[in-house]
Amino acid sequence: MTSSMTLDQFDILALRREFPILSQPMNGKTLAFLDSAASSQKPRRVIDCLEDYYRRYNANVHRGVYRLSEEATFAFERARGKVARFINARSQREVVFVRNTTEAINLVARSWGDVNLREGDRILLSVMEHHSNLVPWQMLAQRTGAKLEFLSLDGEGRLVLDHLDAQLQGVRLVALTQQSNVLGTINPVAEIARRAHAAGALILVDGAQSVPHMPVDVQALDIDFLAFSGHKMCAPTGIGVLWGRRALLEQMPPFLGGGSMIKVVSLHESSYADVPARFEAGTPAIAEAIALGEAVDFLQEVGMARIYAHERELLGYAIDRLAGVEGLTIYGPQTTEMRGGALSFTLEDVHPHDVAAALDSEGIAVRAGHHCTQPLHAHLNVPATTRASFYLYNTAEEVDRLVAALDKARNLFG
Ligand code: C6P
Repeated sequence: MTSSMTLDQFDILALRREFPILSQPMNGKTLAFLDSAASSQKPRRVIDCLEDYYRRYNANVHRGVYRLSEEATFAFERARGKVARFINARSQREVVFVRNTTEAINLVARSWGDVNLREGDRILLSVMEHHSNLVPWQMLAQRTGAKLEFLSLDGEGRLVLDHLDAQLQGVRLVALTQQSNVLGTINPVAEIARRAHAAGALILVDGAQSVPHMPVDVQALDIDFLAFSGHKMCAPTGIGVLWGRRALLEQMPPFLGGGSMIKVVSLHESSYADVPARFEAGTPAIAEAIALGEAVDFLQEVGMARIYAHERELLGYAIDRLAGVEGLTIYGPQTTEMRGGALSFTLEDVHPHDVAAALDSEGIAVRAGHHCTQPLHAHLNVPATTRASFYLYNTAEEVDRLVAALDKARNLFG
């Protein structure tokens, strides 16, 4: 494959023009944005959607009986419906708007966890989890006396599932990422969900790195909770989603108290609204939720299967080309099989921050550090890595630039 690779039915140049930021010069070069795992860029129509709300129908939702407020409420709830269809939820009542993946997971840990877990209960996580899918469970374990257990990884950064059924004994909840933000590993969530349910456990899936990049169907996966962030899928910051099975959400107490989440309030007690309002105390991120709906429309028009295929093609090309960079070590699976487009690497003993700074001087944006996965980096026995991550707007030419800039950095620091 060469840098002029053809992307089946995927007019990448036209698609890139939808993202105004990508035509911006960066350090005298064209910006090559290879940090979408941290946060994606936004297409024009999402930016326009935010502006349209503030210019034409800005008003609080679920409160006013005047026309503007009704229009805002309609758009806000329509966005919830779009998100529900995007992940194939049974009902839009299963979609709770939160700020981000982190808040969604904390909501479950606080609300479901505090009520359901007792001393000695077990929660099964994995070594590859982002701090967002680790720290809330540590806090829950401290509050309840529950115990955390961890699935380990093989040499390629895949989950070791040989003893899963034994490990599931006494487990109340499995909390697992669908795609690692460092290794790129895609975990077999449907299979783990099946085995977790057989053992009487629930499963929460951290979809921060999967929902933006591949078709995710909560019914086909047969999971119980899914958490994801708008800002990683072409939508604004400040809006995220907790999806939960309705029967579970209905049994859960509120996480935050205040306006919007109540039925009747007296001075000493309150009754709570039905789901999802019960979990949406206070004025929500209205414009951002509506713009998330717009981002979902955009992603569906491009096609999630095509986005996945495009990233996979790019990933295969990048793995091949990076193999030619002397002294470079890629962490995670070395093939595109069950692997997404987050590529973390080290370059001999050059510090990852120096690598990232050298790439930045070539107009290439990547992330360096522990990527909020300190236990995973301890497991890999490296303090930090440099990470390039791909999305629907990235090209093979950008991979070529990455490879050339890494060669240059190696010569510079070597
Ligand atoms: N990872 C990265 O650069 P928030 O910050 O709540 O939107 O997402 C948290 C989160 C949870 N799980 C996974 C697998 C993630 O990758 C992230 C965010 C970014 O890798 C920012 S640290």
